[in-house]
Amino acid sequence: MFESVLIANRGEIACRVIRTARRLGLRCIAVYSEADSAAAHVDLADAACCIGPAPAAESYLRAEAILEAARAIGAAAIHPGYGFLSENAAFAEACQEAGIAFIGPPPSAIRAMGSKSEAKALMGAAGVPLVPGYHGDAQADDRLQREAEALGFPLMIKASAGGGGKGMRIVAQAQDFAAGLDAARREAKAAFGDDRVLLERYLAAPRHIEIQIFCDGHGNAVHLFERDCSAQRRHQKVIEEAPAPGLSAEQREAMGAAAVAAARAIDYRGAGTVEFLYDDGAFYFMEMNTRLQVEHPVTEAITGLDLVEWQLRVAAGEPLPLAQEDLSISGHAVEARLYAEDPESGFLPSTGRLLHLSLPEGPEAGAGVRVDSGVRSGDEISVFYDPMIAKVIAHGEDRPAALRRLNRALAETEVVGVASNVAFLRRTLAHPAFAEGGIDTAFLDQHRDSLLARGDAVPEPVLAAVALAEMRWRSREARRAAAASGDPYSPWRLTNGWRLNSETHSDLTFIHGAQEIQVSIHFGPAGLSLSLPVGERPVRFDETADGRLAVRLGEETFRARVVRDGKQRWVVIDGAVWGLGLQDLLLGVPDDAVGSGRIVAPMPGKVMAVLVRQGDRVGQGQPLLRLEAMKMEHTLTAPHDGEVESLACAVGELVEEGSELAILAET
Ligand code: MV4
Repeated sequence: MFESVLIANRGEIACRVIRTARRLGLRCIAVYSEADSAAAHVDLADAACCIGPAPAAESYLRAEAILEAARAIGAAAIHPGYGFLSENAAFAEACQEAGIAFIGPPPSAIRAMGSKSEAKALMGAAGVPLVPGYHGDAQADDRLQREAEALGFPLMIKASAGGGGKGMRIVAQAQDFAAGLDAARREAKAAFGDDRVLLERYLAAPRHIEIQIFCDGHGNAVHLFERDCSAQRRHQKVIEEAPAPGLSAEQREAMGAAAVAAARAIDYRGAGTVEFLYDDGAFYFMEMNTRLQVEHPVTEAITGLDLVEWQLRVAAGEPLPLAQEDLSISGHAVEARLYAEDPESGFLPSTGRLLHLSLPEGPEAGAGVRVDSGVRSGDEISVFYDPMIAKVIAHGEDRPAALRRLNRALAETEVVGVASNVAFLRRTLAHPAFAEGGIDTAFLDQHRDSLLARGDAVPEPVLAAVALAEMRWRSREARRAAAASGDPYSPWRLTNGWRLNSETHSDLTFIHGAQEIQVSIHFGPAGLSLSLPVGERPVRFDETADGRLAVRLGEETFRARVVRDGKQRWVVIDGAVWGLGLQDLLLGVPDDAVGSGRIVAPMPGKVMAVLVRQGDRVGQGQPLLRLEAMKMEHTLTAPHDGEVESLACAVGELVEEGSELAILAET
């Protein structure tokens, strides 16, 4: 085994690799960008080396800087994680040339799968099932048109060089083919600098099922069963599970054998994943990922193996620890990707500081729950990297048990400071079609509205929690003031709970969106009660050891976390977060009071288009500006009817999060 390993990555995968390498006795070397000097993966490592500024192109993607760090510190091997340089054949080659083991496949295997059409040709020759279609070299318009007509419609045009959904076009009928071809070529040229395409029969609602494979340098190759990753949106996986619901033992064996044949055909070594489109019992090769994948923990859960350990052993020249007949599936595992993103505004990544983060770790999260994360409370979610906060993985004896555990774990998850998809994940898990199992890749888009559905009304428990928390803070502050005053007759000494002097009730006003919500707390001889918009409720509460409120409101009991940030209050109940502004005569009106008409950048980005002019009258919902941030375009719309009073940005300008872009006057 190696003596040391450098991890050419960051975040949860860097932390995850370090844990296994450490357990095997390796010295772990981290690299980090200037933005990550205090990151978890740096703390966890034995040594760390700064490799450049925050943008990945100037740090985590700089092969030369990483190799230099490895040479300087004397690393025997480099683990690339996923993303960044993990599927970069030139980097794998450069490692080998430097005498450092690249923990991944040979460069030739990476290259073989880099081109879609070449991969298809290789796979076809190896007997791996392909979607019927044309992936030849001839690219003349009339030739492609003839191939298309022979294949039939609807069909799909894909970039030969592509992957991950770029340069794909669906063509419904023969007369639309020429236009679709033009568009696909343009996209392919822009994305890959190569406008060659291939044609495939279009599968309307396939499932995404992939097989984990592993090969060593001694001629052994096995598969570690499948993962179902059909719960995706925009080619971003959201929930993954293993095994795939409803897959028969025969289908599993056939897909596993095809995946092993695919790996053997390219002299594979290490961990890889063969992705299939699965449609109505048939499966077709889609692409092969020549790296460890984000969702590998579900495979680890059902096989009881550590895939990073296998990677290290194989890279060190050892044979695979187990043969195919030694491998079996135990129970069911489901992984949810927790992202810093706002499902309610188009799943836009959400940047900022994590004011509070509680992940369902440790014994109270329950048995069978694993969390892989690379961030901590107080860390910044920046525009520079993937906005994934954590992966929450649950394992149970069967699928319902795993789903129950995952759902409970997510209900214990608290993310404050950035928006997150916790509530969206829980609604997805609870959806009858998802609970049933076997959803297809169209599921999340089809059910987007019901999965987003969240009423405008602030639930009573949220109002109760925020009011009770306020009462506690004020009473603590009052006690502190009393202690500090040193005056035994100070009126602050008379505080009893939050009650000052002889007041019998206290009124609070909270702001949520366009609503002003009044909550009164009454101190009666029988205890506390709350006046909420819907009526009066008796209430009791206690504080838990981890600083949450355990509340009994009427007949309902719940636990809530309330986080304070200036005039803003954040309430987390069962993973869902509610933001409320506190309106207080002493504290003033919240900054973000509604109706101010300020259009602010929701995140740092570049102004791509200004769609209105000063003085324009606009209607609610009308697009005003387009921002590009984190490679995604975001349209800012008018929050209400009005007139554009001023514009404070121009096309091409880089804007900070929260900077004012325009003011919309009410008319
Ligand atoms: C397809 C397809 C339907 N028919 N090919 C999307 C990513 C790219 N690697 C292949 N993809 C697809 N190829 C044919 N012939 C549908 C998809 C597809 C998809 C596949 C897997 C997971 C999610 C997806 C979402 C949309 C489309």
